[in-house]
Amino acid sequence: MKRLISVIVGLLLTPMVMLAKTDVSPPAPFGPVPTERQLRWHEMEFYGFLHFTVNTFTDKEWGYGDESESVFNPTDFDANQIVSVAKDAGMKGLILTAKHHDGFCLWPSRYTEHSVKNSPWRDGKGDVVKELSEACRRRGLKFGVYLSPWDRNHKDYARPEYLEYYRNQLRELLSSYGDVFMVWFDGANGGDGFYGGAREKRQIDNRTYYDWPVTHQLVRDLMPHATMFGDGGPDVRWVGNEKGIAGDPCWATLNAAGRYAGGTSAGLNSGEHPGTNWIPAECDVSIRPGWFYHAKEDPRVKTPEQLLDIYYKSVGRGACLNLNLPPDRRGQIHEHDVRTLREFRRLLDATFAKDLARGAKLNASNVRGKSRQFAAASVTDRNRDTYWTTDDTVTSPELVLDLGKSVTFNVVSLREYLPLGQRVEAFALDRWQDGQWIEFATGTSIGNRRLVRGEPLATSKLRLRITQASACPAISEFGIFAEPTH
Ligand code: FUL
Ligand code: CA
Repeated sequence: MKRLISVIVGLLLTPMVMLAKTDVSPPAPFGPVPTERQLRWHEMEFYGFLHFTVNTFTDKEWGYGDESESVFNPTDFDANQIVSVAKDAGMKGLILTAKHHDGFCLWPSRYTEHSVKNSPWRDGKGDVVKELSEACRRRGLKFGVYLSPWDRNHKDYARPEYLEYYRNQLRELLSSYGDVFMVWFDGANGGDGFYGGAREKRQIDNRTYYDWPVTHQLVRDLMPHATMFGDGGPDVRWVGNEKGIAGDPCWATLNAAGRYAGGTSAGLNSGEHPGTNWIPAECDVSIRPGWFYHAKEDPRVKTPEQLLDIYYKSVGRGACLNLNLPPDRRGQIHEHDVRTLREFRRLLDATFAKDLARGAKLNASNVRGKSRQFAAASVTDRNRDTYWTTDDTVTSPELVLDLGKSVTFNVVSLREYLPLGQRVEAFALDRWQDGQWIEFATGTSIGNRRLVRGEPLATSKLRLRITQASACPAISEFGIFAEPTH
């Protein structure tokens, strides 16, 4: 009986002992950390831009603001086609230019006559914002809006009255079309315009004129989950170029003081570490030379290889990629763009469908409190919420991935556990060859994702060395992949 009791007590104690082992507190966050809405945004990684307005029909990039509403007349607008193309390309959302610099509104705004309601399209009954937001919802894509602060049509632009107009429009967009994941604030301003017939140059002070804090608060009130894009944030920053290429390093953090849309672009490409705020980069780039559709650019659609290069230099450097697909005069994505996107997606799928690190044996030089919760195996479980981390004093640990057999790969994917901030400053990767470790890559920032892309290598063991970190690292993913050779 005594024996039985001690066995029972022992059995009861075993889980408690194991529990004690996993009951190790996580590391304290380092520096600025992302908000919940930024975390959701990071997970998207790849979404699209849709530049569509009177420019599509006048063959311009920047409409002057004097375009007649009658020019907007897509012959076969098809929101489902547009959204399907984006979905098939792997995009997680679409951001529409509800109003570009020319001031023409793609929805029947109550506050202006300069909109689809006075166009011949659908006899003035059409609403591009409605059709696209609904098509996005049907296909499981998030929907976002671009509302140009610069308005070359409006008579009051550059005066305080215009701000009321701008905010009224924002209010319309954020209360009539369901959930919006991002509001995109453009910093561009070229000065001259139609301005209700004045046809003059109007200068504004980008720093003060728009009174951004009030507009930002409006968005927070109406759409608390939405992120706001602007040159310097507040939630997502511009990457400083329109080529889709993030800096290396590309920190998710920035010194926010003194930044505003249209302000300095210093520091935007690489971010600032440790920085005062979490303001990660978005890489915006068009699939064609221009942002709007021009038939003469049909032969100049980026190739799948060019798009892949952009992907590795944006998503692969911890940013999100916002790839512009301009609808044509029918109101659809042109066949050339569709073709290149299909091949781009095929190549990405063929690469990332199979994580060659799955099932590998993992061994770390240090595991926080020897806890199972923070064990090395967390990096191959395909769960970004679990991570390997070390004791506070250990900032240059290593992790060995034993594949058990020779494996050929050319891409390594790393992720940090973002809720604890950006901690890794430098890392190196080694492969095992002829009885020794040989370094094959080094890198700096990791953040949401770091894709290391190189020539194919064959090895049975890989080693990740964190060579510099501002606090004990927290790595949530270590994957290895092979790009298809054809
Ligand atoms: C720029 C604008 O001037 C372009 O027309 C385009 O909308 C691009 C995304 O942002 O600042
Ligand atoms: Ca994990």
